[in-house]
Amino acid sequence: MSRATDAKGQAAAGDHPGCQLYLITPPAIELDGFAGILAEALDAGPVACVQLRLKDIDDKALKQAADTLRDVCHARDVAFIVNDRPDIAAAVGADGAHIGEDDVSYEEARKILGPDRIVGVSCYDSRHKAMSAGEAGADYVAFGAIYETTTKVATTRAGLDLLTWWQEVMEVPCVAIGGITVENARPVVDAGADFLAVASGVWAYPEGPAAAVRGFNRVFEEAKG
Ligand code: TZP
Ligand code: MG
Repeated sequence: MSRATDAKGQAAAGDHPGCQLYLITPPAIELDGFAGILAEALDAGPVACVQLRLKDIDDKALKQAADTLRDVCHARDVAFIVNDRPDIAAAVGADGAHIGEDDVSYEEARKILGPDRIVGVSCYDSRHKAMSAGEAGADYVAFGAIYETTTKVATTRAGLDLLTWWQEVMEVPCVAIGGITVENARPVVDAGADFLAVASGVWAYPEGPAAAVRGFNRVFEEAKG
């Protein structure tokens, strides 16, 4: 998503791009090494966006990571999104922010980022949260965890039926997250996810992150039939 709303526009025009990969950084990174690994992953095949997701980090280090990884993404025309922190996203010239229920409100995030940047909202397993976020103007809603994950203590599990329902009733794109791998991705794509948000399924892929990016894109192409 150079803009998440691109996908919305394409869907409305009947020209749906199919499911796309939304990469999430590992929970801890060594910045110099990771910048190279990310570049290789992005060069392996289409990636719609990268979310910088680092917890327990001070603002200075977060901004430094954001500056470095934003450049890696923008050099490849990949959108760059900061998790939890619309203020940092705005400060570093990111394409947007991803917020959940422990972060600032959607309205506050939109005020900080303005009308043109991406604001994505975690909606867990909640139809109500997703409808509210979509009606408020979120660029995408995220549902999860789809499968078991060790990357986060996820207290909700979202069924594939939730993705299908969303796809049928709303035009706002939906992101599926949690435990998604090349091997288990296909039913999530078929259920109607616009984006698969993936961390360990890429970074811990046995053949390496670049092979995982190729694998996910193979699944997306096969799903188009
Ligand atoms: N929210 C729900 S599950 C999850 C987040 C941030 C972790 C996703 O990481 P992985 O490694 O793809 O399961
Ligand atoms: Mg958050």
